Amino acid sequence: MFDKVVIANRGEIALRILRACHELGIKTVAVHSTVDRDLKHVRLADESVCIGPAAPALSYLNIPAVISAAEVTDAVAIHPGYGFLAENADFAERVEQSGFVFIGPRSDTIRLMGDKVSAITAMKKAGVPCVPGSGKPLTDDMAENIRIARDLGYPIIIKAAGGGGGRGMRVVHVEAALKNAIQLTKSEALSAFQNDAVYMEKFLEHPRHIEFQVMADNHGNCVHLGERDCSMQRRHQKIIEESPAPGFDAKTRERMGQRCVEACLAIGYRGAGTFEFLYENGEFYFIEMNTRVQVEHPVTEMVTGLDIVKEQLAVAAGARLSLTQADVVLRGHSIECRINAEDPRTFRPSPGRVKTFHTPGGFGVRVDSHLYDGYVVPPYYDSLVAKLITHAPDRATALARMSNALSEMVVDGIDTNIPLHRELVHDAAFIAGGTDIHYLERKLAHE
Ligand code: MV4
Repeated sequence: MFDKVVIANRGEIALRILRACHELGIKTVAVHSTVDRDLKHVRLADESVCIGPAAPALSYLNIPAVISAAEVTDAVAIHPGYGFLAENADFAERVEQSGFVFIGPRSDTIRLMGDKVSAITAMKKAGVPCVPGSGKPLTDDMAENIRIARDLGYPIIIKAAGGGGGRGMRVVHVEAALKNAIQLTKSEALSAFQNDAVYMEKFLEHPRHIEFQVMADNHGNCVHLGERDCSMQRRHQKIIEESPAPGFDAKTRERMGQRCVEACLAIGYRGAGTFEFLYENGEFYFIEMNTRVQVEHPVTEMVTGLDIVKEQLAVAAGARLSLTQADVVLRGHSIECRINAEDPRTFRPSPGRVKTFHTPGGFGVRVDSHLYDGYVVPPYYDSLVAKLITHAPDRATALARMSNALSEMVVDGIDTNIPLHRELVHDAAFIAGGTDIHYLERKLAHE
């Protein structure tokens, strides 16, 4: 196992990684910006290095600064968490070239999946069902583009190959709007991703967002850990996730999970990964793959009993997976509410000093948070301040536990979206399960 690991992240996920490292007897190095000296994991880490000012570009995204921190502390590996450098193939490559282990897939795998067109091509080839689409970057030949769109049938969606996560896309409802939409998406993609390649897909109007968690080692072993339903979102920010997906049968899960495992083996995937699908009218359509640990990994941990971050560390160090597919048993139901420091009505970020933080507890309640009394939430980063996770034998009980936990939870001094969560756990459609990706925005618009 590694002797010492650099945690190249902040907030709750840095603390989550630190706990996994310490449990495995691994020493930790926290790298942080000047405004993050008082982060909980910085206090708990064996060593810490200030890598730059508040602005992410100068600290958490500063590749030479992060690698230098590993050098000066004699660390052997770097865990990137999620966001920041986690899916930056150049970073992964430079980490390995500098003689450190990048805790994640190989850099060429990150690059393959980072380009959404090559990701779709690879997944199609591996037998994963994809959304009907152009299957290649669109050319300047508008006659051909019109033909592709007509064959798919409107509405269609234009997506940037360098995008993902909802960035760089545009829905087109009529042929008259096609040319402009392609041009606009291309020019936006060029400035946002330095890559003007765009592709076309049939636009699915009422899908659910279902994703499969996989974990692979470097010895040809791979398992899937079931699915998560992440449909409850606003502006591409997930706010509630759960596992298993309401209404899914074991047969569908096994069939889709197996497809993902086969795809991983086909591309030589290593580490934790997530296959994102749109699910509509009983069919799955692959849209993209995330090559990192995700915010919502805890719901999968709760139903599988597997510590995903410890498993990431172990397989990165060369170990074999600790379990086979037959050992993966899904037990009960888990739900996660993302608690953000934001105005519950306007959704504007609400940084500032936390006066009191009371965490809920009890059987089947987990809180992943870096907050403490007196902590100041800085305005420079993501507004996620806590993840409240419940686990129970069935969904109704997991929801009841969530309702109670939300009642107990107190974050004083800053605004949070706890009131929204308290409302959602009593929302009839959410309780029934299976709401689509537009449900929350529709609900908010009608209030
Ligand atoms: C789509 C789609 C409908 N049809 N692709 C948005 C995020 C990115 N991962 C892909 N996204 C979508 N792609 C086709 N062909 C609808 C979305 C979408 C969405 C997907 C998942 C979760 C939330 C979403 C919210 C709006 C749109």
